[in-house]
Amino acid sequence: MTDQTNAVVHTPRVFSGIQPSGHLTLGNYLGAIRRFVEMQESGIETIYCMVDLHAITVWQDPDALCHATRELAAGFIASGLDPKKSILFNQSQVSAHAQLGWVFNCVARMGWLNRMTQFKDKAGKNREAASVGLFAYPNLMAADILVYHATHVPVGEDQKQHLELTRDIAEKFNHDYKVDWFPITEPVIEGAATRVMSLRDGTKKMSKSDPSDMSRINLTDDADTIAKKIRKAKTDPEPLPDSIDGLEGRPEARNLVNIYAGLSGRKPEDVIDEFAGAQFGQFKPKLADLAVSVLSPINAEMNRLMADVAEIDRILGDGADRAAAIANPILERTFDIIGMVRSRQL
Ligand code: AQP
Repeated sequence: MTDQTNAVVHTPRVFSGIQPSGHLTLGNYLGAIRRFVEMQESGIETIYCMVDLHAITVWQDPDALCHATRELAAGFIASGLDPKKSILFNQSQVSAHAQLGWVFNCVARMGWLNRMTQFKDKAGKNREAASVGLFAYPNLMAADILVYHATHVPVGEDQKQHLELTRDIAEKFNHDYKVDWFPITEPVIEGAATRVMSLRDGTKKMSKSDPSDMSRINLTDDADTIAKKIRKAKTDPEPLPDSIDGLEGRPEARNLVNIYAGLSGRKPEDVIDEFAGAQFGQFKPKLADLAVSVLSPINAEMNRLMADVAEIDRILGDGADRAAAIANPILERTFDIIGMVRSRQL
């Protein structure tokens, strides 16, 4: 759609994705999925993707990848995403993502990607052995977003740098080809616990692929496991402070307070007001009860959905058809702008 000045008018559209690279964590839930559900209810068109092409940037066992993709879909639906209201699908079923990703490999600069902290974290010391895909991952993420002309992207705080790169890519493409084609997307990052940290190390983010299962709460964990992980979560010997400033230099304490705030929908300041002076021996059981009360119904619904994988596959196929109907015309127009000969429809 264009306005009277012939500039493209971008209607609000939300896109976000999660990798099927293991079990969903509390970090994914508080940092991403809960926000996905809020956006779905806001009346804006919402598109949510299981980004399996991103998952294979590090090795994935094929059977485990298949299972994790379906489990992720079950986790989305169990958390409140409605396949009738939102478009839910897995990335590899819509080829426009990979095609636009290649175009963006040619737009983004090496120097931009060299600055991405997630690559440094994930590749670790042995950068030479990391896959090219892991390095180029942010370009594919930019394509995921821009192939829908998405204007809003709900993500955890850890993804902010990738979204800035998405904006840089959109701006450079628009500038190089002298068009007003790709929108400049806004990250939607707000609220407590947008970055949930590891239960074993309050300076590291809670992650699906952390080798220690005790570092995270999975949405597949039962009530006893959740309680055990919180009981054993690393803390310090001090009681909780009476003001938020007292959490300075206490990453593990801050993390548990933030998680409590995120799960209860309150501000960390209010949690501190309630628990000022409490020992962790008092606070942790309350946190465990809260976590179980929020996560157990989701866990039960996931188990119910996973009993019928054919239905999950049907939902993903239907979502992919609807996603491709939006993405393919945008990709076709992009190819026209670049100067690709097109004598058949995608
Ligand atoms: N610890 C976290 N706190 C807040 N938000 C988080 N997210 C992930 N971990 C946290 C948010 O979840 C969305 C999907 O992330 P992803 O799974 O696609 O990739 P990731 O960020 O790399 O997550 P993981 O768990 O660390 O996966 P692995 O271990 O496979 O790399 C994003 O919106 C992210 O912000």
